[in-house]
Amino acid sequence: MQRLAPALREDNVPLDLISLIKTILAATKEISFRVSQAHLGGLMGSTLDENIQGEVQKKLDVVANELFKDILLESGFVKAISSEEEDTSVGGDKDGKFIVSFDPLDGSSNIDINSLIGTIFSIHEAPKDAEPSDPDMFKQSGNRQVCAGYVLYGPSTMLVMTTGSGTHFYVLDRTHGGYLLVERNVQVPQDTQEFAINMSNQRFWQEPMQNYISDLLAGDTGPRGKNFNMRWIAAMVGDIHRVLTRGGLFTYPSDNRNPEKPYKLRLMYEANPMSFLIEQAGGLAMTSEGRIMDIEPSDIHQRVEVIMGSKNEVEACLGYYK
Ligand code: AFP
Repeated sequence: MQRLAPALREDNVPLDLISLIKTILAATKEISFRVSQAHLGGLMGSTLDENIQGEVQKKLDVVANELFKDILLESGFVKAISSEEEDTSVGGDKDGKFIVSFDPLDGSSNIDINSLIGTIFSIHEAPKDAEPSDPDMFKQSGNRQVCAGYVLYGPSTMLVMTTGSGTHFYVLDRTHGGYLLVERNVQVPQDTQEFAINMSNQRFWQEPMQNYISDLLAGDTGPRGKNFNMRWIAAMVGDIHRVLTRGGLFTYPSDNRNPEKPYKLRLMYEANPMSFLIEQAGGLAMTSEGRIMDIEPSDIHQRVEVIMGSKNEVEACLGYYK
């Protein structure tokens, strides 16, 4: 099995980006260890603080965020970082060539039940003349990502990453301490009979999503003429990993629970990196109005509607919005 750096060189990834990726992965190895020891180290449960999104932070969220932030800012490779857990971006090295957006621990509600969680990251080039303290440099569309990935802290610690030459799976080999390539150019099957949505929000969805899901639930006697299975892990890393592995449709649609907050998922830390991975694997990543990666961000903590996964099923879902 191939090690990470030679696999990246084969894809012609520039050396400075490889160095940054190795730095990110050093942080994930430490987070993976802390996650496995969380109960023993007194890191279960919540802090008394809320993040900028108004969500209570778990102790492990805070630890993972500090670890990730410190390692990146000390590396010299990044001009600034932006995290789901930080109020605004944090400046790094003025000569840093890259900026990194990340969700240090996605799926926080799974921490205390020892279920799937992961780290999501997205890398853009830093504008040359921007000041490290300027959060506006993060307002770049997903199309301009040079790398995106996630690390899933599951039964094995897995890295799923793209630099624009396909989506590849790696596994952390604890015997030598590095990530090994286990599957190159993963492909999302174009058709599927599986979907992922938080059904408890059904009464808040818009009519097109109500109609689409109700047709899926009608199974082989309904208009779709086939039965569908449903899965919901409550961690986008887990749900998207299943979609990349065996296909499926994943959606967090807009809803009217709180008119000021029609969307749940974050563009920079969740939707854009996952869209890059899904599209590089032959899937589609959309809102009901267009491609997620075409969105020009107006705010680093912006939220967005998400409909992604198997190409033909995403198109079937979007058909209900026409
Ligand atoms: P955190 O980033 O706060 O852990 O939230 C996880 C998440 O944004 C995403 O990973 C899940 O798909 C979604 O929330 C789960 O939402 P529900 O709470 O509606 O199940």
